Amino acid sequence: MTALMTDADKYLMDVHGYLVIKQALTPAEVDAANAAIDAHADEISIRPRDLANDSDTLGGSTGRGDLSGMLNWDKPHCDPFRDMMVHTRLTPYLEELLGPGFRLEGLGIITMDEGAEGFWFHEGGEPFDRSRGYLYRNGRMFAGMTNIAVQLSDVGADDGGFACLPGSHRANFPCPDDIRLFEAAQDRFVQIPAQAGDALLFVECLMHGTLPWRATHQRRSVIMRYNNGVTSEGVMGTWNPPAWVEDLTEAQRAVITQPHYRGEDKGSALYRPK
Ligand SMILES: O=C(O)CCC(=O)C(=O)O
Repeated sequence: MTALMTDADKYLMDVHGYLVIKQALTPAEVDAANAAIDAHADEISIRPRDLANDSDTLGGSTGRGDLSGMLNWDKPHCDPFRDMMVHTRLTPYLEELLGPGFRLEGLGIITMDEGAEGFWFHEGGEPFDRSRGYLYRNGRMFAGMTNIAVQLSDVGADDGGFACLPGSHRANFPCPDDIRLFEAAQDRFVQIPAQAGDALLFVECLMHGTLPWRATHQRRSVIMRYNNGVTSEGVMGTWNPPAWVEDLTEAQRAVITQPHYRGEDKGSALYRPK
């Protein structure tokens, strides 16, 4: 039986805009994902230090690593990621925030080696964005783009990596640039320690970014971006199934279909078929 989002989870998600899901993946699932990445390590593309945005505090000696295309990899290396995108430890949170028919918008891997630069703090609740907004209505949360970052290596308290300003998904005032650049109010941000297998759930409109990576081991985070079933940032009205769609399970296929409306509970019996 899959755990549902508890009242405590809902409270913390609503107040902070993020949640840590402990041990979402088993050690065997983490090992399989890491083995697949090791087999494709030569495809990691190191960015040209374009993320710190000239911040005095976020710079580094090398760029972040990006890896993509995991769903297309040959078996068995695609499997850990195809399983992760509809993992039963994660889908209840997505269903709660995005409703039935939520869809995967994209999946990528972030790597950082010692000295890698950080990422300036982007997004935030102001200005409101149709794709990335956050609302509480009808007694529940309605989120736009919502991310799950599965950690494939440990993140210690001083290592750096993902950080955010809790509650900024509800911001009403624009964020001053020195705060976005992590040059002011640094004590109001949180960096999130995690163990390999933990997953970080956060709404895209939470102001978030990355602190420079200080650990000697490589940071590995699989970031999966979802949206509700109606909104799409990418397909622009056309959708071609990938060549490997027939290899997918029904649940995996459902999460990569074209956007469509599945209906919501409208609260009145008049809407229900007689
Ligand atoms: O380093 C992280 O986990 C945050 C990355 C991020 O915000 C992004 O790629 O948009």
